[in-house]
Amino acid sequence: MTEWTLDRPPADLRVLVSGYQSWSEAELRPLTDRPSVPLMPWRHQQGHDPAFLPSGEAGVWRSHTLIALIRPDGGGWVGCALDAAHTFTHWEARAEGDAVRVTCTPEGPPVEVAWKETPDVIGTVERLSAELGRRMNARTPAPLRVWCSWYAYYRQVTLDAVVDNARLARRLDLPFDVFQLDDGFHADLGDWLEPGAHFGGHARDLPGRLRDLGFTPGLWLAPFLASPTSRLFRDHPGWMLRGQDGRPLPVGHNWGGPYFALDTTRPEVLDWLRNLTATVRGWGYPYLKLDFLYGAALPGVRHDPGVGRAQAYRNALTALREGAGEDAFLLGCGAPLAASIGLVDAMRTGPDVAPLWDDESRRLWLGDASGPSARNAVHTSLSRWYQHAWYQPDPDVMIARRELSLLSRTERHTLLGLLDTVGGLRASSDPLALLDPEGLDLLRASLRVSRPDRPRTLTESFGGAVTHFTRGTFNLLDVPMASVPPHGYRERDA
Ligand code: 9PG
Repeated sequence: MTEWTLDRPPADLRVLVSGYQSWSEAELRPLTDRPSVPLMPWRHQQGHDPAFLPSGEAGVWRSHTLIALIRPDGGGWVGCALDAAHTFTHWEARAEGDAVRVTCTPEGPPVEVAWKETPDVIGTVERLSAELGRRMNARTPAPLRVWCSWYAYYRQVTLDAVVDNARLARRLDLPFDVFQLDDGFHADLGDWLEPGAHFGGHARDLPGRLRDLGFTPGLWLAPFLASPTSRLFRDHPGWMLRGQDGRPLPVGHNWGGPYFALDTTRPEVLDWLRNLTATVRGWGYPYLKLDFLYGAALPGVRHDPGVGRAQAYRNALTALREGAGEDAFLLGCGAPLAASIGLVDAMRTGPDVAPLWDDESRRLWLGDASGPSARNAVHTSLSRWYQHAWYQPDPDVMIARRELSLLSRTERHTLLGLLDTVGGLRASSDPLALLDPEGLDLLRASLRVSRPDRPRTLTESFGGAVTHFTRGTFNLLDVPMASVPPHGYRERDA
């Protein structure tokens, strides 16, 4: 552990933190605020790093890989790990009387860390983040424009529905590069190669249809997961990551029950993973959304106890990359962020968008802001603006429809502002037949690729996130702020 003491009253400072994986919160908060920690223990595994949870204590902020403390003049301190391939780096800033104690603790082999006092926190965050990206050979290809089936059909997706949307996109001349099939095509979690009963076809039959329409085929997988009912689990119960009790460790609870994760320190598991991405690549999917990747990095009992969590994760992601091929486009999701640099082309940098602004009961009463909502997605992806140096950031999809959505017009435009500000992957997930002319205009605008914007200040925020950018201002609060409506985004006058 390394430690620094800042002789500054904590009440003068703000802190910029980034949670462990895609869905964990990133925030810009007064240091004396209290970070929330989910009430439900199973959310610790699915939304955070269970080995380094948010503190839940006023004045104690934890961050992964990078942290910044900001003075009222915009200067301050920035800490950043300069490697994340073998080690998770845990930062903590703790208010102690009239001072602040900052600690940095590596989990894994020792790692080089930068710690700088600076007159310009924004610039220093960007420089150090770019340095980490360079050292890990970040892949930052040109942004792609993707239609994704999830937020249109969820698990009820069918092969015909995807083809119908692709046909309509062609007819409307919508500039998508990729059509990506999400969760819902497979027999069970882990049994990716067998079709699900309601999908109305086989995932291997889709690429030809999409190619004929001029789109690149994309497929979702959660390659590290196995449900207790799957053939994968039945055939290989010994492949699962285990708890201290020796039993397969439950690693999440959506899809109606607990599921397990693969122990990626087993060579035969790495072979299976390599084979999986090679097989779907062979079906004609060069674009893969690889989801729930945190599963390979959880604390647990592994076959080879000599391999740490970060390394077990990295080896597993490397196997997926080898199977898919150097030229495949890999989007990570639900993934440890910095540990994925150099292996993925794009990365989800926030929780899921949903066709509603806020899930207040879950966020406020259960202390969990890692769940799906437009507000959570905007809040976190904006506060990770600097991660475009690590991969192409994916702040999740635009929702342009009015039907099957509770978003207001203002909120839909805020999602557009998010995509424009982050400047990464463009994704959309509306059943295209639902869009009226205004919806189509909004969708087209959301597919316009932009350069990432930069914050214009970190000393002010409308809602606990980075909200003030050079091109515009977000207001995540429920009341108007300056001239920005609640939940709104307003471009700045030129
Ligand atoms: C498919 C979806 C979509 C989506 C992903 C991911 O914490 N949770 O319970 C939780 C469930 C689903 C989820 C994220 C978190 O969504 O982000 O885009 O692919 O899986 O199931």
